[in-house]
Amino acid sequence: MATTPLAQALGNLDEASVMESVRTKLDGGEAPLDILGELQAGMDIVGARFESGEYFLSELLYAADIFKLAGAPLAEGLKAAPRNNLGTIVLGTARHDIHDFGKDIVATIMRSNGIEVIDLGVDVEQQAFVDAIEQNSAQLVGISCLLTTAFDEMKQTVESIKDSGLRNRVTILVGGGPVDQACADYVGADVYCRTAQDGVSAAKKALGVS
Ligand code: B12
Repeated sequence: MATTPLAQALGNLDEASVMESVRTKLDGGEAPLDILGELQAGMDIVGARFESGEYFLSELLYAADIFKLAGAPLAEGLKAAPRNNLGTIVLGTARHDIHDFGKDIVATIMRSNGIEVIDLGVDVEQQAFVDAIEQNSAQLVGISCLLTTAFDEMKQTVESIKDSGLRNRVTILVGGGPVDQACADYVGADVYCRTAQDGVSAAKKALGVS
């Protein structure tokens, strides 16, 4: 997504401007999902500045606080009236990874599209995915991963699902900042999702609904 003034304000850790901009956009009728996209782009700026050494962990933590505050008023708008249960997804953040903003957004948007979400949280053990698929007869698995160092953990999760004989029963979706198609291929997932909305489209396709 192109850099917008809102994304830039978050990138600059300008909390007051971020909050004012979100309020103005919501009052003006902008879609919460679009506003969320701008906030995600702002977090990408923060991430790039952290990577280049311009920002430190304290700035990363402050950005996370601003994102949480700014995202709160969007939550209601992201929750559409729940529909019939179309299917079930087991969702979690890869082992050794504690980033959960993206995963939580995926959970909210899946639920509002009629997909039941079994949220395993963060830093999820491989076996926990396997057990949850079995216990809930899930057709979908979603793994969120923000750390390149956790790519092998995702790969291991897919391997564990294979070893348990459940691989053919589930469609595996992966997403998160550094994840791309090459990563999805590497870990053996079925679909790479750049956004939560891509995840909903992929989930519906896998479940055979439109
Ligand atoms: C906020 C943040 C944090 C917060 C996390 C708060 C939280 N509760 O989540 C804190 C400060 C705790 C943190 C800690 C660390 N972080 Co950090 N963090 C970020 C940052 C700036 C933003 C992430 C974010 O929330 N984005 C907004 C959300 C909405 O976007 P998203 O997660 O991508 O999700 C969207 C899509 O990707 C998609 N999606 C995501 N997952 C899934 C899954 C499925 C199934 C689907 C369908 C879709 C989907 O849907 C979402 C909505 O569209 C990123 C930079 C970045 N560009 O991502 C660095 C970043 C991920 N962090 C990084 C690092 C290094 C760390 C630390 C190791 C720092 C340290 N020295 O301690 C620790 C790691 C701790 C751990 N073990 O996990 C690096 C990772 C680098 C790498 N190559 O691996 C990044 C990329 C920054 C950078 N460029 O250097 N971090």
